[in-house]
Amino acid sequence: MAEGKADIALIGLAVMGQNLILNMNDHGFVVCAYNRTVSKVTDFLDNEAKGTKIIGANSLEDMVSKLKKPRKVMLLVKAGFAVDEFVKKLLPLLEKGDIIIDGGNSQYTDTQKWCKELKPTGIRYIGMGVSGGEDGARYGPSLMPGGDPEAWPHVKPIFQAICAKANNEPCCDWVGEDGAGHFVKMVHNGIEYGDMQLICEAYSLMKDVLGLEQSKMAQVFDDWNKGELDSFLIEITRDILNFKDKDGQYLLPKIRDTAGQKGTGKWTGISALQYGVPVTLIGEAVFSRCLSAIKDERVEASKVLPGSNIKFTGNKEEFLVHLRKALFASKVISYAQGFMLLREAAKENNWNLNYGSIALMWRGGCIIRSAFLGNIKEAYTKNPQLSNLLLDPYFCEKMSASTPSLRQVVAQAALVGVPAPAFGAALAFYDGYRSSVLPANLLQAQRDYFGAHTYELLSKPGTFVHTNWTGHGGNISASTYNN
Ligand code: 2AM
Repeated sequence: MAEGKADIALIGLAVMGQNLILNMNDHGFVVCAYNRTVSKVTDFLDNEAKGTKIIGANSLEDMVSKLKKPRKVMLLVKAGFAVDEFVKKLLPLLEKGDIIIDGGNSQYTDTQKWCKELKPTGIRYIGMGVSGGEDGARYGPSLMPGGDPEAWPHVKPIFQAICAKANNEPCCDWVGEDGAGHFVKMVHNGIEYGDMQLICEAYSLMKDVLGLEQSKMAQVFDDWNKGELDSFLIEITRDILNFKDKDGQYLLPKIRDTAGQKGTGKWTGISALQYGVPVTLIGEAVFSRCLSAIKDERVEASKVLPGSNIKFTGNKEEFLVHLRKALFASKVISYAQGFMLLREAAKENNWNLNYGSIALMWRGGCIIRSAFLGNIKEAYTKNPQLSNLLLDPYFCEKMSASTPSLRQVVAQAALVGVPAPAFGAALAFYDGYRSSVLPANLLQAQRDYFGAHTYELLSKPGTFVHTNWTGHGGNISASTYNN
């Protein structure tokens, strides 16, 4: 009897899990709640879930018996060990056709592992990125599901009902096979690191190059939020700048300048290195957090290492315009790099990623939501084969209008001695990417000089030769090191 049974079970009653359950309940789905510490199930039913259709289970067996078939079990528990333990315990209780969905922040390689292991059992596995924090989970997150495509039609009505909507379109669609959903979520988080770092640098330049009052900075971010930088992160930055503590003083300057991190930015950087894609801005954003964390060492260094004597003498309002354009240009570059990484990973893992649809999934509900992602979606909808976002006609034109400002900002920061690593990385990448000739000819010569690694002739592509540079080395190339 399917009557009275739940549409889906959710394991993990921390805030995210509870809020997703309440969100599903709001959309008419019956959810069965379970948690390792079972007392949390009764607590939840007696409090947050009181008066709803949500049911509880006191064991995994009890939970499984209360589900409609094919059973759908979603995990919202700590990534790694806890996910592994629950999947292992669920397997003997489930049958062919049932679906496990991991909605935690798992590494995409773990999702790949489970997809592969479960394939012969007929139990279907989905790894789904969930973004938007607690509020998103409650009222509309961005959802990025990937894994066994046969599972998708069974869970699609639930996830597309509860997710955020952008212009009435759901910010949730099938991403691709095995770890694709969690990979896309990881890159989302990396891009979030980049966006946040760029905003922090803009704040630092306003404060330390221009010497603006905090109220003025809040005003600038408010203005920026009305144009092409319109986004959740710019909006909350304005609110943070305006926020006063109980004593009437601004809260921001009282916060110790050491950043924490949970690791998803780092994983994006590691993936970028593994796949050989120059995702430099996110890399700088991760390293900037690392540099901020060594506060005591920085305080010591600040006493001995000289900075610059140069002061800003230009027009402040003009510089603010440059800063806005520089921020926009750097964001385009960062997203272009993120999509380059997606493209390379898709190639290596045989994922058929739809880049327009990914931009739409990030358009609403998640931390990087912005008007700008609508333009990215348009670029990939117009040309799904677009090799690089920077080459889309709209973005190409935007870059030519905003890179002169990026140059002004990077140059001023360098002259005055205020660090702007993400802006700098953006400009260096841009100039490298648009260079038909780079000094790698010299690099190849050096490699051939000391290691006989050979070099390719510009006039004869595919022909690798070795030169005896010193006259006393050998003429034999180290063919094993050709690349
Ligand atoms: P708990 O309430 O029993 O601690 C977020 O931490 C969620 O992950 C919580 O629901 C928590 O369950 C669960 N969780 C964390 N570590 C776990 C583990 N090793 N095994 C099972 N569940 C775990």
